[in-house]
Amino acid sequence: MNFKEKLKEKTACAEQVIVSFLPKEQGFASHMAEAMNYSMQAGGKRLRPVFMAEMYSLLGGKGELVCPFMAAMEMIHTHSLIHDDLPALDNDEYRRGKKTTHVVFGESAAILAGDALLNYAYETAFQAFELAKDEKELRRVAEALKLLGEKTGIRGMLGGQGADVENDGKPLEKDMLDYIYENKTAALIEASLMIGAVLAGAEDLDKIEQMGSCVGIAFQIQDDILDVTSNQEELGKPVGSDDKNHKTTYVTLEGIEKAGEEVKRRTDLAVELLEGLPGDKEFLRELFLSLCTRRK
Ligand code: GRG
Repeated sequence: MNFKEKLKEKTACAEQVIVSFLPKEQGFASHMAEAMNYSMQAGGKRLRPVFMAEMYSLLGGKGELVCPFMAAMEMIHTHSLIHDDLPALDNDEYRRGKKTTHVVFGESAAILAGDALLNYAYETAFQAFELAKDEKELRRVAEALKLLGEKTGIRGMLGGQGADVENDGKPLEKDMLDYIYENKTAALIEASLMIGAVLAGAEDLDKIEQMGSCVGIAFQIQDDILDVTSNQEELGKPVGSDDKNHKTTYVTLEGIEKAGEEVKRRTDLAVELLEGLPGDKEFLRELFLSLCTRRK
């Protein structure tokens, strides 16, 4: 199987796991539950659950212990997208090629669906305790829960988003931009790799955290590059001649060429860190490399 076929198969596997944990009961809050399921099934890349499952099996993890965490991670990611698209934040009409949750269900249902997904993520992750076979696995689940809370909260994704919103419209220094990228974007990728590793029994997570940081920041810089190139290609303008909403990004700060070099540098570093792990790393290596050359 080539890389594309493997990616398709592993994404379909992650999709199946995610769908199996979605809330089924609708009760009297059926509109909110429908909004939760709509956004969860609107067709994302499922990158974070794929990273998690891959690291889990690479380090010898077997069985279903990782599954509730794969679903929980995608729920937290989707919560962040629903809320980020709201009129009070980015006010986006489309996401994953479909109308955003607040456009389809209304703003109040979208706020509630985002909150409910964040909460349901933890309910889901807690189910891993029931799958743990022994004391050792119970401890791993507890450790994974701690990571999930830290990396998605104020010392992770939400911290990055807070800093981003507080500095909106201001020209940013490189330090601040690094902080925002590290937390808003990279923290969930770090958490995905680290949780996969912890559940498989890894104890030293420093290198895996660094790997996630490199991949996450490279992913965000590539996103900045694509914002500029796709917007301006569409408008027929020369690439690099416009800044989206005058927002500071790696591209506006360093220029498009340097931004491209930084994506490559960080991806190469992630691959180098990956080579230090045991097992067959070909798929993860190719996934890292494909993210740095992605066109959408
Ligand atoms: C909690 C409101 C709130 C926000 C948290 C993560 C985040 C901060 C906001 C989401 C918007 C955004 C631009 C995040 C940066 C990371 C990023 C490029 C996310 C998109 O991830 P993909 O490409 O999305 O994996 P899919 O749709 O494929 O799942």
